[in-house]
Amino acid sequence: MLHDHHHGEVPAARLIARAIVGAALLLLAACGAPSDGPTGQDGGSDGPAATSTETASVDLASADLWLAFEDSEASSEGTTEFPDAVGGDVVARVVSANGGRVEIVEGVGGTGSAIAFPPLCTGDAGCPRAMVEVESDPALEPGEDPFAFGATVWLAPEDTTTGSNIVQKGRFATDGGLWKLQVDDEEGHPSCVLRSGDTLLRVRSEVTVADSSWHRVVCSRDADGISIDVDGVEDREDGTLGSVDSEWPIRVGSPGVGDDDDQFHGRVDDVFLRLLPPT
Ligand SMILES: [Ca+2]
Repeated sequence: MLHDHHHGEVPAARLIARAIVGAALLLLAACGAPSDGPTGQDGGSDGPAATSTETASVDLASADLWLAFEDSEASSEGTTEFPDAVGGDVVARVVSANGGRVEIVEGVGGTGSAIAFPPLCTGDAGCPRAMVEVESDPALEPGEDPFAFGATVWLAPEDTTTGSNIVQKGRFATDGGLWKLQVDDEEGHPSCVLRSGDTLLRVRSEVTVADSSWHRVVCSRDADGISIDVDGVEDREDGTLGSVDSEWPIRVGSPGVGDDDDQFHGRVDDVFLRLLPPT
């Protein structure tokens, strides 16, 4: 140190040199990291929305069904079709009534695309109706095993109803049981419902999704009951359910396109189903 004090320019020059090298390393790190990551050019953006998009993509690549709504095409019948993003054979088709449409909108975090269902309509009959339907497939039946399903959802506070179905398989009293995710109160709290035979379990989240922002909602069934997870906040209901295995299609956005069906009036992305190993 004494030596440095005798040559005053030397430590100053060293400090500047270190500062330049340090800054250059920081710049290299900042530029290099995103292009090395799986998200490519999107990796440099920040904020919770970008993080959840990345998380969803990583998680859902191993799901049994994943509707990402990034690609669509017109079928020979003129309806819109969406492929399974994990490469399965199933195709999701738009079914509509009364001029209802499924519109392509901006996806989570402003990247990619999602779908929007018809706006709120309070008439008793003739309201625009639309849903996206995946035909029943034995490969997508949980039976007695644990499974999870869900979606990323966006809902405006003024578009809630006492019955808005986001994704489901089976209906109220149909054979083979039922699983569904819905928003069934005007405050926008989502709930998961599972039924096997006559036994029904329901769990509602304490978190609302009706605030015009995206929320990731996951319903799970395990050996001890069912749970709903909204952005990482979990609520549970204990109980024992038997087999859930029906020939009904998976329907997104509404359980049907009739006047009394519970049409959802928000946006949906990343619908998924994941079968889990027996416990
Ligand atoms: Ca998407």
